[in-house]
Amino acid sequence: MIKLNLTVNNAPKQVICEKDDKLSSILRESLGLTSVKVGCSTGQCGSCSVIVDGKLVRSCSMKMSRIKDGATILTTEGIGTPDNLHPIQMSWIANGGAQCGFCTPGFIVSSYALLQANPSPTREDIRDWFQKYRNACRCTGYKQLVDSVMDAAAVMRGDMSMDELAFQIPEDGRIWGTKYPRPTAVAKVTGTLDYGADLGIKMPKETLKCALVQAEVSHAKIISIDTSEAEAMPGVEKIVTHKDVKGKNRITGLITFPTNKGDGWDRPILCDEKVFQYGDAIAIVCADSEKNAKAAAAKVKVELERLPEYMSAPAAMADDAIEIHPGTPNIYYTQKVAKGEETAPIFDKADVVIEGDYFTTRQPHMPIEPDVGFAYLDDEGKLCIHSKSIGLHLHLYMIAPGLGVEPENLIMVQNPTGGTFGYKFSPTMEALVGAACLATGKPVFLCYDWYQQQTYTGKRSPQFTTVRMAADKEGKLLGMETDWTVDHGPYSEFGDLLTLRGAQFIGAGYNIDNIRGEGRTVCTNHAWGAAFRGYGGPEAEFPSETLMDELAEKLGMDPLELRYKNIYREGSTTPTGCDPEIYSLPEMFDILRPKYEEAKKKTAANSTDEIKRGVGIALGVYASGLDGPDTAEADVRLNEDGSVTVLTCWHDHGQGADMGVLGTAHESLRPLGLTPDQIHLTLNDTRYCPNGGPAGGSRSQVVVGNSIKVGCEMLMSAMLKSDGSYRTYQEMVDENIDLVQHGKWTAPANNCDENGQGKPFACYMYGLCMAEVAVEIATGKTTVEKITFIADIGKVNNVLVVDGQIYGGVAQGIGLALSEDYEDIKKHSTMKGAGFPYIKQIPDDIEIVYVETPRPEGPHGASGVGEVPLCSPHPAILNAIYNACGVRIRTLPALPEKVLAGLKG
Ligand code: MCN
Ligand code: FES
Ligand code: FES
Repeated sequence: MIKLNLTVNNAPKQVICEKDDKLSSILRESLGLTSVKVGCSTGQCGSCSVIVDGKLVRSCSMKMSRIKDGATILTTEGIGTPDNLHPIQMSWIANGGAQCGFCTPGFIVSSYALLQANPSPTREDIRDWFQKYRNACRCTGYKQLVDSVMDAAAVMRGDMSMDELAFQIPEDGRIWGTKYPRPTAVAKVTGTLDYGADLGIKMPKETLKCALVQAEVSHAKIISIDTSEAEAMPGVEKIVTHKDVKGKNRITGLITFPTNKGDGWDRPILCDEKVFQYGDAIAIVCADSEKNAKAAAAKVKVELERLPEYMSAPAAMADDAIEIHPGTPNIYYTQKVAKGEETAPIFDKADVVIEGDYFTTRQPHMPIEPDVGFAYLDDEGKLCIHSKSIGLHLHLYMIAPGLGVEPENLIMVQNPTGGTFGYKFSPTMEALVGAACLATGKPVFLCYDWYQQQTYTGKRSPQFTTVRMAADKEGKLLGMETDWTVDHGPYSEFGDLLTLRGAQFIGAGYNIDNIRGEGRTVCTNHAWGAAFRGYGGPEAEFPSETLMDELAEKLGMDPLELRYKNIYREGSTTPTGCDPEIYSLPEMFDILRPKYEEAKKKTAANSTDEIKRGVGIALGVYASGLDGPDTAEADVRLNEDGSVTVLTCWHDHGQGADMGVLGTAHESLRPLGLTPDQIHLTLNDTRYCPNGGPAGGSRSQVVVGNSIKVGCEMLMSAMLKSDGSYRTYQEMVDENIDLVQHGKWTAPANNCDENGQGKPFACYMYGLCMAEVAVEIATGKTTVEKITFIADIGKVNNVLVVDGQIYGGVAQGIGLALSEDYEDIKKHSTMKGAGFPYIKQIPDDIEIVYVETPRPEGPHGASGVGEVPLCSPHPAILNAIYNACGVRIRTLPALPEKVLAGLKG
């Protein structure tokens, strides 16, 4: 033990600890400074940044032995507080710098250190600093963070006042379509928002800490599990195995389609007969400390009989492959697409036919916050599970039968969440903490480390796609043939629906009268397929958007003009044979055309023998909603003080559910003349909130937003008096009128038939992307120098939010194009190893242009935004690489060695 006297945030503190303790743990657990977030815990993300004796350090990588007695430490808590914000914090709020907010305290401390060293940094100085100190953000694409530092510096120098920086509500009181800061922003920038791991520290003393015993092979039969030695380890309360799980011990995949050959009950909570993938949970050790739990977990002995590991779809499809889930074929779902006439005769007669094979990777989500959650029994004996779930009601029904709990005895709550990007569309550890809590009768807490986050949560399902297109001499598309194979890992959940996306979105954006194709879902032993932002869109549109460029070249046409000829216009239909909702693509292309011509000239002029520059474009189309009659519900309540509370589940990955609800409700309630702070939000707790549905498919603004609008309108009509004024709370009570109105909205849409035809969605999002790249000829390294993004997402609710969604989505598109992967379980298990894009990989020059075509079915004209920015950047970048140096990459990511091989070949 050592004793240190420190000055922490200007206050004297005495610390007694082990030499080997990490500074991050001492700050968080001993001193309660939970603004210090732990993401990677290996020095790669900067979320734990603090200043020690004037130097910026990553506290997860600093042992207490390196802290001198008398040292001075500064964390975000010491920089500013909610009622005394520092200019950096105010600037982060005003510029929309905090999305999920998990990286925010680390960035704020880092910016503070930068501005101490350099009060007038340039944008490039700021980018160099964040790169050097490895401040990583997965949400924002970094641009608004650089804006934040620039503005903060101006305030700190006295060039701008705090008032000029802070958002001012316009005179008409309207916040819809403005840069009103999201309600959680103050808590995020001051580090006072408690995420799952922070709440874990604050749990009751008797809370047991959990550690998982996980598989280190990808496919095996379990012969035996011996917990005897582990049980005798210090501090161990119980080791939970499948034998302790009272229900079916399965998480149901809620099979969507009857033609699915599986039954959906394929994912064990705790493995019983088999291991299906690396990382599968075999047992949970519950102990008095995390350290003791982990030590005991290492002593659990699992005897296995290895089975062949099918790590890709072709391997699992081979004739001699055994069934991974005995009784269900490895190819368990097929989806056809058949629109218009048979394509074979059309292809026979067409002037031009072109074909390409493409592969999209097992992209890892890489939130900075690792998965975390806890469970306890409340005073009524109900099992309460708090996690990062972005589909509380959905997950409740997916895990209740496996746990053996009646749904009415299960409460699910979403903790403030440090990003999910879709992996939390699947339950992850909810059933594990649920099982541990039921088996011990005590509160339990489980926090993954980043390695577990990477190795034991779902990933984007890799997709092999072949596309053929037929066109006439003038470039009019006559037909398309498609074939796609989805490697969905071992668990079937949402795999059939994902496969349907191939039918819906390959070739989306273009009027193609005749389409034939087939896709299939394949069970493998690699990471299970979870929804990832774009869910099938990036997989579907990478092939068709690359092939459009290849077709343009074959026809001798410009890629933009070929697209322009074929995009949706009045009378066009989507690949599912329905109208595309709006017809603004020509307007979007007209906006891009002069910028594109300029970019072509610029890149050609700036190319050298050493560095070739090029420009590429791609179109992205995605839907806002789940298939068919997607529904959401929201309660709107009038309070005694005349304020209103909205209750619903609009789950927050970090995208800005709080702002979505507030903006939508405020606009809907305009006749009441409420200020934004008179609208309260009660969100994401199944005990109180109606079912808004999961925050997937960029659906919440449209579907949950509409239910909020309906609820607000119902409340206003209940309050309305015959003279046109509104009843007060007291008048409502006196007249016995319901104070709570239940809003519900269902999308006017229907499910696709077996040929992939129908009108599955009410609203769509459109995103036209142009990438300008530089390729280093000696190394094959690609740098994206500029992105231009023309978006039609309908009317904008909040400008800061949608800008942030687009910058962040584009950044993930750049990662998908150039670096991100989770194929090699060892190499890709760290942020750096998996190709996480740091600031210098993302251009500062990202231009967004909005075409705000009001959506007939969207609340106040809004469509969604979340996923469309990740549908087109990757093909635009690969098209730009080809334009720059003539290397055509059809297998993501375009790593330098692949481009170099192309250059040499
Ligand atoms: N919005 C708006 N105006 C519009 C459309 C949307 O201001 N015309 C706002 C909404 O109010 C909301 C946000 O933009 O705050 C996204 O809205 P929407 O597209 O409806 O998507 P959801 O709210 O359903 O969010 C989910 C979506 C998906 S599916 C993934 S995956 C995703 C994403 O959003 N994961 C994210 N964005 C993310 N952003 C962050 N920071 N972290 C994630 O994990
Ligand atoms: Fe410390 Fe990532 S650098 S948690
Ligand atoms: Fe940076 Fe979410 S806001 S990681």
